[in-house]
Amino acid sequence: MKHIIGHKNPDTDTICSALVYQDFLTQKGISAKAFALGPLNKETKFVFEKFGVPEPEQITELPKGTEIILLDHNEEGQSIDNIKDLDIVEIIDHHKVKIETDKPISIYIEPLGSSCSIIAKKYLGLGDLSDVKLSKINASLLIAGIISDTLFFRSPTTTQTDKDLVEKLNEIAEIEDLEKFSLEMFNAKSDLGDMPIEEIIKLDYKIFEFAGNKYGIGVMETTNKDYGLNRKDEITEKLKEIKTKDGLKAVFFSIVDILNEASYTLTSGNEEAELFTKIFGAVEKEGSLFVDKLVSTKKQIVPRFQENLMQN
Ligand SMILES: [Mn+2]
Repeated sequence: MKHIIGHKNPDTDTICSALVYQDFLTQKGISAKAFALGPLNKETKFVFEKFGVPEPEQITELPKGTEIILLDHNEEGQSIDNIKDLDIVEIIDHHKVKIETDKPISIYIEPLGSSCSIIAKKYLGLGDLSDVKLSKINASLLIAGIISDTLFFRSPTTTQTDKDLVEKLNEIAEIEDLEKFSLEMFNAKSDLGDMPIEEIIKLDYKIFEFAGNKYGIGVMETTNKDYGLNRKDEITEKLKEIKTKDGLKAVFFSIVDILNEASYTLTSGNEEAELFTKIFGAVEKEGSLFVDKLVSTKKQIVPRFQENLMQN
């Protein structure tokens, strides 16, 4: 059996794309099962409850030699702990590529707004000739993944294809008011209650390597930025702690105001604050580094870090 796994600190796109791809492969007669590398975030939980879908099983390791399909990621540091012991047989993703394999495998990477868009194309692209049917629930899950990753088309990662796919998918899903559904999703994601600070930072958090150094980059996409800004001192302390504990060069945490399309970034120290300000032209606002229109880790934050840090 092929184990389909999304990235650590799972988001709606990684979970929904993995789960629906399980259905696709199963209909193709290929034995496959989707797993989550950790608990689902509140937005994903909202989506699963709304459509009555059971949550995928959570795992942290798999037996040596297990066949795995990586969904919505391709970097080892973002994947299952014992990835080195496992057999990667396929990758489906929409992030930058950084992987080495020891044999030829099937890799499908397309710069669309979400991995759910890629999975949707697999169903819809096959047309009437296909024996693969997209159910109402799975169409709904794919829409949720696309809305989540593209911030309902606000993110610069959004493509016309993503928009066209949502329209086509909704002919099957029949979600009455997509705008309203997206707001419900974002509000669910923003409702963090008294979640411990480290969990908030790690909700959407990835390690990247630039010029031989490791950087932690966390994002909190929210409709309630004040929730994060009110806890900025605690967050900053924790970023410093994570930096030391995990041997990182720097840690950045951006509070992304989804509806106003801007971000407020906190950092693990002065040097990294200066670096961030220099790279992104940030201005001081509410005790954070404010950048208008900076909302995407994948298309804006990571590429600009890479560009700047590789030169030195
Ligand atoms: Mn994604």
